[in-house]
Amino acid sequence: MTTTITITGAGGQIGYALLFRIAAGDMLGPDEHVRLRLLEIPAGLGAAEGAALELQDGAFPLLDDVEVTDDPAVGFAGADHALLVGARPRGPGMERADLLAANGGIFGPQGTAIAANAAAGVRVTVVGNPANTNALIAAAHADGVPAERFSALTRLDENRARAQLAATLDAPVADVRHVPIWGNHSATQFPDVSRATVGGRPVTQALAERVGDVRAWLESTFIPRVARRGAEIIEVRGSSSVASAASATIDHVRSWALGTGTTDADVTSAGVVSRGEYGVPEGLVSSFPVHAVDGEWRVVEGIELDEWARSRVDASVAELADEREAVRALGLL
Ligand code: NAX
Repeated sequence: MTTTITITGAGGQIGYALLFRIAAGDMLGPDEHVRLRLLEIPAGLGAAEGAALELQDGAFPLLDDVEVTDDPAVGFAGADHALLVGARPRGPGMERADLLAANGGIFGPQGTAIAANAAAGVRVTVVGNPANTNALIAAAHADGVPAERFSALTRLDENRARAQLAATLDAPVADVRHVPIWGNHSATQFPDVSRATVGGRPVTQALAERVGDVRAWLESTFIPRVARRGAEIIEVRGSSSVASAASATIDHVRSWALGTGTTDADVTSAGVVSRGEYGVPEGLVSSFPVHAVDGEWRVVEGIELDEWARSRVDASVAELADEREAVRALGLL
């Protein structure tokens, strides 16, 4: 069988880092053939066409076909997975409302085009920022596609959080489990270590031995480091996160398509449409602790949030609610 994957913004930086890993089978596994549809705007077509030539030269055994287009109807035709990477970045002097309006103009029509052209079981992963609200807008315009088929990438934040804990605790990153991100993919996000484990032991216990006052360390060091990591990468590298974002996108789709386990150690993060879990207003696309089972994200229920965690989650969710109000005011929902 061949899975059809549409990548928007395929001529951009993240697109370039994503395409070759998908073609190599990193996303859907070594037995799944893939057909790639690279959707760009006219200005990005040359870069996408160049990437398509290089994909051909990669002679990937799993890659059946590559098509480059600037027509959303062609780009989303038969898509089983749509990775919405292309977005309008914030330019100089742009207010938040301008950014939301510019992206609403992209993600609304793309939602409509997905509904009209994609495969019945399409799954949509939004990477382009502001990812949560772009997913909300796309889902709202995709008549007939269940809203739970849209999710926003917060896996990069989770990967960053796990890596920071591993470095602090001098432990292999694979041993650090259950570090979900709550809320928005933004500076208000809440990376939650309260149930995290390292080699099966509570992370909070291991941290207490290393850093002393765990809450103070979380507030002054860990959370700002994770939430500002994108800015740190820009300062050091001179350009935004690319390969790590592509890698997290691969992780996200692989979990969604192939499933996670359902134990505490398998908890991961994704921005999904709230059904009111944990008091998050219904319909907002918020990051939650999730498992993936049978191709569906499942919010992990029953987690007790202490007062501090609750206030952190509430602050990020309030930001999401504000973004929703702003896009409503712009007539984008
Ligand atoms: P680039 O500017 O390199 O590439 C974006 C590409 O999208 C360009 O080639 C552009 O022509 C194309 N594009 C623009 N509008 C389009 C449309 N309507 N249809 C199809 N293609 C369109 O940006 P890149 O570094 O690849 O980043 C892409 C997006 O990912 C940005 O919005 C960025 O903010 C976001 N990120 C999200 C992350 C996350 O964790 N959710 C982390 C990394 C990244 O910051």
